[in-house]
Amino acid sequence: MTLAARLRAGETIFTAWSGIPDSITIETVARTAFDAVTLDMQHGAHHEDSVARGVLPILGAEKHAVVRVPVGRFDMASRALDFGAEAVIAPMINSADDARRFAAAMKYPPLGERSWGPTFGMPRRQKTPDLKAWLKNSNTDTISFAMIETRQALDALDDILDVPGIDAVFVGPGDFSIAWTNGDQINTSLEDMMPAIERIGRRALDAGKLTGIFAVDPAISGRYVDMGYRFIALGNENTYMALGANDLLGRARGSLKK
Ligand code: 3PY
Ligand code: MG
Repeated sequence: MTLAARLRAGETIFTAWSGIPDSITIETVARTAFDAVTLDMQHGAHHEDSVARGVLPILGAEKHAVVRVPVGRFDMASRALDFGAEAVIAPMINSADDARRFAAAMKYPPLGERSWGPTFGMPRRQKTPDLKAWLKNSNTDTISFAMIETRQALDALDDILDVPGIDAVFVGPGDFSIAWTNGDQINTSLEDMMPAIERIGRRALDAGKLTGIFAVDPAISGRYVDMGYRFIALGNENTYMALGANDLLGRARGSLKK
């Protein structure tokens, strides 16, 4: 089942977040219990080559491959799909114009202007290459996540949601908290911005779109799900290693005779 179909069916999907541009590390992450792996080119160290190679171990582990592109890199959104990603997260989508340019890169005509060339994606994602099926299904099987993480984006939310080819919102609560406090704080648990985050989720659902968010504190995930969010990102390799290592050591040290 595609990521889009699972989210449209209302499933909650947890994605790992990868910033280390190494296929073996991605393979290790993909083999954990996460449903998906997102390769981060914005703040993570992923680049075109690591994405081209990194999608493969994710698909090999039968997980969904997602890419976050750098700000404004809509060319890379098309390339990520060509490499076999199912979804692309575009940061700082602050206007209907940003959304239109992102959607154009993500969708084949007549919905968008995506150019043909799934040289790697098609053989990776289809058992038997079927060009017709790829062309017919790609626009519905791929997800364009527009990141809502500024005041401008909040003000333009309805216009962004109106853009055909924008399938989903993805909230960045870190940047959103900076915008919310006018540059005063980076604090993803600010209570007074929660109603705005809830409004974004509800509006997206009302517009028939999908919803995603980064849960910096994993314990807030249930609250985000109650607000309507279904695609939830957690941590990165640094946190997975630190938590795992510290847990193992704590258990080992705790077992020593005093
Ligand atoms: C943010 O919190 O601003 C993000 O972009 C999450 O990745
Ligand atoms: Mg951000």
